[in-house]
Amino acid sequence: MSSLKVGIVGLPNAGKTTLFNALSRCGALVADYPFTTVEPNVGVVPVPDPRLDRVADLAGCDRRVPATVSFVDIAGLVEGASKGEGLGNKFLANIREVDALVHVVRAFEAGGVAHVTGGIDPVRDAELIETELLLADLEILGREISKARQAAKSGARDKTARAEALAGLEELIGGECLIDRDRALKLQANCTLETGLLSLKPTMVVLNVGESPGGAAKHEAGIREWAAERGFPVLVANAETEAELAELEPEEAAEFEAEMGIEEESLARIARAGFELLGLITFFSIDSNECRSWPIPEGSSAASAAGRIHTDFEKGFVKAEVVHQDDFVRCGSFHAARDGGALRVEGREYVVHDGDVIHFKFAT
Ligand SMILES: Nc1nc2c(ncn2[C@@H]2O[C@H](COP(=O)(O)OP(=O)(O)O)[C@@H](O)[C@H]2O)c(=O)[nH]1
Ligand SMILES: [Mg+2]
Repeated sequence: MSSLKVGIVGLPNAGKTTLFNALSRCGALVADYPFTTVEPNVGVVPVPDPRLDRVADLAGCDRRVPATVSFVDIAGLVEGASKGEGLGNKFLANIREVDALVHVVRAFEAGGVAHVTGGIDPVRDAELIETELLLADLEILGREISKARQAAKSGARDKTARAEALAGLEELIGGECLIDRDRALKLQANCTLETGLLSLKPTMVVLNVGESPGGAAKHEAGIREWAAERGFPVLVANAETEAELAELEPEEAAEFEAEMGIEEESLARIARAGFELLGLITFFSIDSNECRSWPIPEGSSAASAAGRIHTDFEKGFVKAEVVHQDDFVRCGSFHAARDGGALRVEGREYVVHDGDVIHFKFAT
């Protein structure tokens, strides 16, 4: 995973594109990194992480390359999308490949902006989207199951097991109750589906409260409860204001943010929540003049961390010189860390920690 891929879903006029703009432009300011619009609805933005600059300063690296998140603004998800309404199934192809979903739910009142379902009701809106995702998954499962049953006619045990796992998933996803996500994820892992089911993607809810956060408070409790039942974190945001602030110079934006009580931009909060949902941690690599941050799954070994940088690094791995960024900052330099005993030499199997600064030695 070179970049964490996050899809933004929600009903029309929930503020998806506004949030996308806020995230993209804000990302362009976070670091000296060329924010790229791959397609009009895809933005690749750096993960804000002040640790990267600290480490790079101490290591004397001029080049700093932050880890990135790519956001996809997914339009066309309306009631009936799974049956071909709106952009219909076209949007589904777009979301199937993302690692996580940001579900934008509208809580802002704005007379001029039509509400597709009538009035402000975050839980009802969220359920509409959830239903579309479930229906879309059921359609995929239906197709997979008939293929799998056909294949299972041979009597091969693995084929039969797959057909059973798929049927179990269908039962869970099509059921009346909340999905038992843990069980569904376990079944999904046994099904070797080409891409994960939408309703099982790691998801966070962004409640777009608009300019008067206080005014939207009455909607907050309900959606929090809804999200908690599913294990989704909730972030409260003001998409329009953030999109406007993202146009300003950083100092000016910071001033307004302080005034408006915006403690942290959505980009940083979403990136952090995404890392948590996906069980990712960050390590920093130092190589001559370049310092980079990399996301890797928690529990990764030093060798696989090296492989994130280059496959040759993993193959030719000799050792990793590791210092935690806290110790690095405390000691002030790699040399001082070595002299002070904070620098460790680790082998392939070392389990990388969040915030480790690593210099890999490898043989070509
Ligand atoms: N007042 C207010 N309007 C917003 C906010 N977020 C989005 N809008 C407006 O709502 C309309 C729809 O937003 P958009 O981002 O295009 O929604 P999308 O259909 O989900 O992509 C636009 O006119 C936005 O300016 C907000 O936080 N407050
Ligand atoms: Mg839009």
